[in-house]
Amino acid sequence: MMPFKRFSRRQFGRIAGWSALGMSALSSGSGLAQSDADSGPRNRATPSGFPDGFLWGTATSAYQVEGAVNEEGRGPSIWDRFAHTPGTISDHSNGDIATDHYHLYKEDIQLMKSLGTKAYRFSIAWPRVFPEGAGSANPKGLDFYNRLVDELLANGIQPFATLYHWDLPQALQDRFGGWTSRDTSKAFADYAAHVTGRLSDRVKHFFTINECSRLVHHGHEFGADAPGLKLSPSDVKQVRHNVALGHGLAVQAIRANGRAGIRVGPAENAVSCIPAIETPANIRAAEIATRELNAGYLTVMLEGKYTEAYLAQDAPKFTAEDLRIISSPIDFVGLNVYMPDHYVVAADNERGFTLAPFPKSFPHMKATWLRPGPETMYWVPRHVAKLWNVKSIYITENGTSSSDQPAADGTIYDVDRIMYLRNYLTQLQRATSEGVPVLGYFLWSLMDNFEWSDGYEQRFGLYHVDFETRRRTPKLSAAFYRETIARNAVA
Ligand code: GBH
Repeated sequence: MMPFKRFSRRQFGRIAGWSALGMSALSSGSGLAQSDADSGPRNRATPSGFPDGFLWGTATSAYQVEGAVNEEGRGPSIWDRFAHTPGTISDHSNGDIATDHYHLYKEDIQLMKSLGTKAYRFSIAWPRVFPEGAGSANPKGLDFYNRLVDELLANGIQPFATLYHWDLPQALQDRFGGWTSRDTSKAFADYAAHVTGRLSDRVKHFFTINECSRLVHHGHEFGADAPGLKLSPSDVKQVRHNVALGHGLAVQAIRANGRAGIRVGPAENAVSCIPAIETPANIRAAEIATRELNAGYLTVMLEGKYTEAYLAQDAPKFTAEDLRIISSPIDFVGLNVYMPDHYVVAADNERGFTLAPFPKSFPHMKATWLRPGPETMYWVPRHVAKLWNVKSIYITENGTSSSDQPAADGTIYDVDRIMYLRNYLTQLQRATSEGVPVLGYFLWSLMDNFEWSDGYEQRFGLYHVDFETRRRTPKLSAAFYRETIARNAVA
């Protein structure tokens, strides 16, 4: 870390602009990015180009970056409680301060600007807005998001707000058992109504819930995320139903309370099913698998029914009205894309597919769960568009952690992250060039942050954060992303 010490916070801007760290030759200082981006029609003839107007952004979430957990009336969330419970977080850390984005958001917006991003996906902390989860609102909580949104817009960056990225008010966990009760689904809708009523004059895109799948399984089945429960299979399915219901009720509340033209959808980490070999039979099998393995999330949201196979075991309790609410029309699907969950081979069995087991030799990135499979970025949006006739898709997250060691000259040459991003973006370009309707891409993450049960041990940022000083420093991948955005093509 030593070499970073010579940069003071005042020098942020210069560092962000790559006038330091010797990065100028790699980005805007040299001719290539600017001449490509600034003169004439962009990349029409370039095979690696993205559609005109493709929206480039970065993503974060409240508990992972904000800190300031006790400020201006914020109530505790299940993540405060969980992270402060011994034995839950690998490095015994928590999000009390995190990156201190709550105070440094203006500087962070300058980082976004220097990348050339035109959109930012952040999440709103429910316990800032309703410290008790429901009842009386805390206006100071929402004021932070008013300031953030105004500053984003003043810098030409479109705000995309996620309403729930796992930080449930602890009061709702205590009172109703959190997502084990549909009272929480209803409280979520009330909160969504409140927020959209106040932000939708400026925020035009809202995501309901980030990754139902992870909050259900990690939070309620494996006990690895807040609230740390290990429920029975049928209770887990009930939680999943309540979460889906919360999504649907929130869609309705957002429409009822937001300004005209507001757009809403989920941000889901779909179970990704990749044809092991791209034959018509395997592609069909991967589509069937996608529909089955996402039965409790995207399938029910987009079809208004559970599949037969899903209901055959441990079925949740629900009404026909629930299904109608869950499948309330949405404007887009947000997809968090990280890795292949399954390689699929067509099979002459009841399901019509076999999920290939992963060989021990399959590679992984720094996080052992993160298997690189760039074609995931092609197949997931393609399956979603085809299966459910979805016309608008955003990639709401994609990225990787890296060991991120500074070299002798002080630069973090995170070429593994660049390798990962280049390959995934190449597959995204394959999708858009074939007409898969992906409108934008949010890279996870703008900066290193609190990586849930991995604490600060997994760094996903384009900007390195020194968690002692909160200083942000661009990694080489930041220059890669900036170059890609400037060209509107994979750099
Ligand atoms: C996203 O989830 C989250 O939305 C985001 O908050 C997070 O920071 C980011 O990814 C990076 O992780 O059971 O230990 O083998 C990504 C999808 C799916 C990744 C579940 C971790 C299991 C890890 N996640 N997966 S483990």
